[in-house]
Amino acid sequence: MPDLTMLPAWQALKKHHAQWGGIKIRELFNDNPQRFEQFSLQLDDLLFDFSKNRLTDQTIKLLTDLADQAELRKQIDALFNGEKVNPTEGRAALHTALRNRSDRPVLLEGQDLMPQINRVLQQMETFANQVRNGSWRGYTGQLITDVVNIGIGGSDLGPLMVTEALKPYTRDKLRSHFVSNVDASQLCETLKQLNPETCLFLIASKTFSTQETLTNAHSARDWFLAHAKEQKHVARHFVAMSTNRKRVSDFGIDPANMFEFWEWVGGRYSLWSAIGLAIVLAIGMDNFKKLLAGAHLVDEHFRTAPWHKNIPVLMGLIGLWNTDFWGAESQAILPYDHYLHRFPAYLQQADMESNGKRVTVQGQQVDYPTGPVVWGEPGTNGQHAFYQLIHQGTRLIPCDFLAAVNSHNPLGEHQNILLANFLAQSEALMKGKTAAEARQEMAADGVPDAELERLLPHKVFPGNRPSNTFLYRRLDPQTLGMLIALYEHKIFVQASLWQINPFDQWGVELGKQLAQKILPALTTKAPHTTHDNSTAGLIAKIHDWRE
Ligand code: G6Q
Repeated sequence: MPDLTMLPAWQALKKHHAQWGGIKIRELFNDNPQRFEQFSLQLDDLLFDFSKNRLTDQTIKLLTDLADQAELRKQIDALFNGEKVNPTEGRAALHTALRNRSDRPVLLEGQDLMPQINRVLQQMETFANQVRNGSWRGYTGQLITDVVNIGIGGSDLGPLMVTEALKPYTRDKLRSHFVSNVDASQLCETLKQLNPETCLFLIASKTFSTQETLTNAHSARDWFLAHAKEQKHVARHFVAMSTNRKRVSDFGIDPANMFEFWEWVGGRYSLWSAIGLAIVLAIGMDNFKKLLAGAHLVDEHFRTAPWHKNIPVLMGLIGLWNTDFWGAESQAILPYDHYLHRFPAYLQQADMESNGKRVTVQGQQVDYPTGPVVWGEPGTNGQHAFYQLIHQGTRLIPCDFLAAVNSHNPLGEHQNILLANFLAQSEALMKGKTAAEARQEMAADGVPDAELERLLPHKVFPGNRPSNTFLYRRLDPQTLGMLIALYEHKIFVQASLWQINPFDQWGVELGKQLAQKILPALTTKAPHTTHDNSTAGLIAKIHDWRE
């Protein structure tokens, strides 16, 4: 593939950017009363408004040309057709097959994956129904009241985020807990609330070799057996979701209690697979299927819509425009929807682990910025914390605002106040406040002239800060499925253009190896020579201070 920056559309975008000449988004709105209609799209019950960005018709034309010249269509086809889009691990990435709600077969090396996907979905449904209707009980015959998902990274963040987001669809009598950190405090604080006779542990690990997860799983099993005594009781209280049958059985979980998935499901793309069991237990299979249906709807849209009407393609292109041409280094995710409070953390992994790469698929160092730092918090909380920097700091931080029109908890004026803040922030970021406006405002408040001049620079807001807005009817399973899939595909679009592999994660593997190497130096006082001076000094201090 030709170098991205040599493509004619890239060169044209460079020129377009150079000729931008300080035009402000606010002026673009003044010049075009139809700007919202022109730069917003609706898909089912979700509206995507991208009008508050530094872009014109011409920008969209050049960005979509770039998509053509970078052969995005070919890459999307390769993704959906099960080609090895993850060449460093020699794997396909077929998370779209997991939510394929059509009758179409999905082939991997000539074999239709749908029968095995549907078999595991059926197994999940049968099991979840048993737990939820009380026919699956603990070893003393009591109902299961608490489900504990033990997993980390992709085996934690997805199920955790979705379970939180869809809390209105859960039942009080079956509580969900998530333990990920190897810091025993998380496990111990969770276990404190539980009765071994009424809890069910889901050990979620694609490889079943992740140190944190196995350490937590062993400690949970010890805690359980300290009470239940007999090994045979483990079968009623521990199940596994994994690709590794042998390791699951070595751990002592009956393979009959294993929910399988496959190597072509990437960890951070796995909530749609057996890794979603915690979700199914929490919201039931009917709702889980609606989540899958929402994602499938977006998959179809992504596969078929022309670029200028394709929401994830536009999200990806606008992000690239902000990152590579306007120098934005981060991307804020700001849900004005408290149920989405883990959505920024979830997307942080999805995006940063996927596009945090500096070499192309061919192994060449890139000469343009790739994936942004992704971060965020729910509004309105963030307004009272970090928005100051977004409004008046020196950095350009594109923001994604998300909100539901209808709350699951209608209460007095709360939703109107929430939505007023949601709308006010993106408007203020875009419009800013000129010196003339600030002066007029202070004069109207009777601020004396000298004081007014002193305060003026502090009261000016440059504005022109880009943002996208997602507005949806209500945060239901289908809408959530849509939102997640939109971001997954946005990440893929950017990776395709940047020519990087979004499906490997050698940085994560490095962390796994390093900790294994250091552990012996902490568990014995034997002299070690392999560490740098700082690490060796810290190890010595740990031995010194250990109680
Ligand atoms: C995700 C990453 C990583 C992974 C965890 C857990 O894409 O690969 O976050 O999910 O390291 O791995 P296991 O599921 O194998 O325990």
